[in-house]
Amino acid sequence: MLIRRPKSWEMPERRATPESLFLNRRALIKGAGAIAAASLVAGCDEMVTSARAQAGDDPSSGLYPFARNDRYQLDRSLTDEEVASTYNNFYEFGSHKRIYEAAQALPIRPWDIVIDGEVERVRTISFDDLIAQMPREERLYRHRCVEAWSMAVPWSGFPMRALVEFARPLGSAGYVRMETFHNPEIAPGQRQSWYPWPYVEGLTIAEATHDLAFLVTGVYGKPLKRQFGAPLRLALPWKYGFKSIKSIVRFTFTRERPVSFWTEIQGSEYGFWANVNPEVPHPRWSQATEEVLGTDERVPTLIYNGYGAEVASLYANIVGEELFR
Ligand SMILES: Nc1nc2c(c(=O)[nH]1)N[C@H]1C(S)=C(S)[C@@H](COP(=O)(O)O)O[C@H]1N2
Ligand SMILES: [Mo]
Repeated sequence: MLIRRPKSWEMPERRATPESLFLNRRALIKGAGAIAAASLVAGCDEMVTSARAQAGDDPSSGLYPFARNDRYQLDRSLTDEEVASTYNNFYEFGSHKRIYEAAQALPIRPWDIVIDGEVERVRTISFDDLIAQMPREERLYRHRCVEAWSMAVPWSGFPMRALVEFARPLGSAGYVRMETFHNPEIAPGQRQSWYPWPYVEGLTIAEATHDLAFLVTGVYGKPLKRQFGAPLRLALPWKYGFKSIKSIVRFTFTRERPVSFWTEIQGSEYGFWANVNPEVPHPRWSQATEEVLGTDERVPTLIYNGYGAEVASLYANIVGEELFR
């Protein structure tokens, strides 16, 4: 695969951070606590230093690279690693794209993952025990952010279906709810208490067990860097990027549909389904085209981000709901 070099690693900053602009009433009331929380900065420099020192010796690094699964092909070049690693959405570390330095404060070991809710047996497993027993592979996936930029990256990980099988949900489980860590002492964004932390996302069981739903542990042939959502994040290439939750600490199997972080903030703009569709604009901008990170190009956006042949049948029987927002 040829990797096209970007003309410049400097990406235009998004002028607005649209997802952050609209706060509901409950969120504003919660904001009263923000000023008190903003004073929790002590100790941060030390943590950044020790996290950097650990970065080279990730205990899972010996597992990489994972064998590539050739079933997943791209229609475009891979995004340059440096570009993708320095242009991230991770609101826990700030509501802008240059969070990669702040994100180095995230401690990623020990990292325990709780599996609970409608399951045969509630349990906690360490990330390293989990990855050791999952079927590992590399896949080339497109990624389309709701803000109308896109990238194409080689994710390493395992099918989410393997996690669901491992979890052994009961027949009563209709959905899986996922949660990111909550640690305002190291994540400055989480001191902004008007956001409904922790970050939450959800899928139906049918979506979570679909071939394309991929739990990611690495990228570019190495363990995930913290800014990508180490040590465990999701990749759902047919949905807007905000569904692909980072730094997951909990999978809860539920009867009821979970309420996502962005849905709670602004449900009319960020819904549960959030499937990519160029013909359904965001209320404040078009979704017809996307800026390809690392290039000067804008290209047409594809229905289900180009994965319609695989996923459209998941939604064939859903009526009266907005599938594309
Ligand atoms: N916990 C958490 N997960 C998150 C986000 C976030 O702010 N916090 N941002 C989402 C959005 S909007 C996008 S586009 C992708 C960005 O992934 P990347 O930084 O690896 O490109 O992560 C998603 N997952
Ligand atoms: Mo996004």
